[in-house]
Amino acid sequence: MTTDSAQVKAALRTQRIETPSWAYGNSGTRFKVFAQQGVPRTPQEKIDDAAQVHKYTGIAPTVALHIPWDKVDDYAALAQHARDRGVQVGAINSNVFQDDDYMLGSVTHPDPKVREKALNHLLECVDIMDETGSRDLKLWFSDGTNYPGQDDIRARQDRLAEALAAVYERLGDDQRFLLEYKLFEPAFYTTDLPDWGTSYAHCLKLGPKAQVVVDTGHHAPGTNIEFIVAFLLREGKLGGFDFNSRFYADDDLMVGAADPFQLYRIMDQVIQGGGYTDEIAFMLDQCHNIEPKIPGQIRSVLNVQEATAKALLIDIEALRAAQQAGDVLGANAVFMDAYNTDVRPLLAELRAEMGLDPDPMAAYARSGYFEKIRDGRKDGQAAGWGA
Ligand code: RM4
Ligand code: MN
Repeated sequence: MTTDSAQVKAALRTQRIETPSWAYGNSGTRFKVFAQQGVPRTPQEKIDDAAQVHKYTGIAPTVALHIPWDKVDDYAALAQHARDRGVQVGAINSNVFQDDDYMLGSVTHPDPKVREKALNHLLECVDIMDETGSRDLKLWFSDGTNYPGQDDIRARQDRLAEALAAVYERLGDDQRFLLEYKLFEPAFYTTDLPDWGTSYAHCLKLGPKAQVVVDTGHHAPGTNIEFIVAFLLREGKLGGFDFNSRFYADDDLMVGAADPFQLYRIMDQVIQGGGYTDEIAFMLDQCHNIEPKIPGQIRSVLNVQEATAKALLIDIEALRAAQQAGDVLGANAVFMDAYNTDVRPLLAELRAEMGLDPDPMAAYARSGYFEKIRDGRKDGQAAGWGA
């Protein structure tokens, strides 16, 4: 391997991974939400927990909010609270999937009054971005139908396009929206934004402030996600990631847990495609239903860091030479050689250089923070996603 480890470490120092406020609250499946001890009761406490993840990893300086789960009276004060804890508010996530009015859709609903209500929420999210200084609005719609004939598929695309155009119009010069897609669920027959192509087509029409976000859990099994990443980057249309792992559907498990090799392949395409910059939002979108939440987030950040380190270690010159020569096995060997490298010593070294504990999981466990929140947050209502 010819890549200089100092270069790899320098690149890793610039990495930024955003954690989601909802990962710190209670969550579950449609069958049961298992309450955990020490769970935040307020958006401020979620930010406090996110700050712990940054404290031990050094690369998670922002936290995404979800509205209305993180609704507060004063968003500028919330942003200040974050800065006081050494982190910042990141993307604002809209929520038009948990109101009774949205049973048949939000921005694609047949009733214009419901569409208007949903659009107003999206615009309110941009108002919040103005106050928090957030760059990105993440849009995910649960809209779709369950039965053939239930609604007009094309009319729903028109309604979607209309709402997206109105949001686009409202964005400030330094703001963008990231349009998410998802194969299915909660709608089972049609989903109005089911795949990257649909999201891409809507974004392309609107302009540079509309970008596609790839949630790694939102594809059919076997989908080649790194190809999607490569294509979108090439077109200048990749805005970011919602990282998580899946075995079956939208499992929201810890990124890199189910398929670390896939995460490595994705990070390789990010790096080769020039996407390893702040222009791409690297976010986690996960829920920790059975594992402790803060350690779950730390583990996830470390998993992304590990995959990135391996991807940075690829001997690109040797890879290109093998590719040019048509040396299929040689090229694959170079690719696998980097993947099979144990990067843990290099990462421990990097952390020591950054003034961090080489073992973030152990350092957090030793810190006593969990005992503090377990005892200090006994009263009041634990935050949760309230499905
Ligand atoms: C969706 C999607 C969104 C997230 C919600 C909670 O499936 O992934 O990004 O905000 O879940
Ligand atoms: Mn997502």
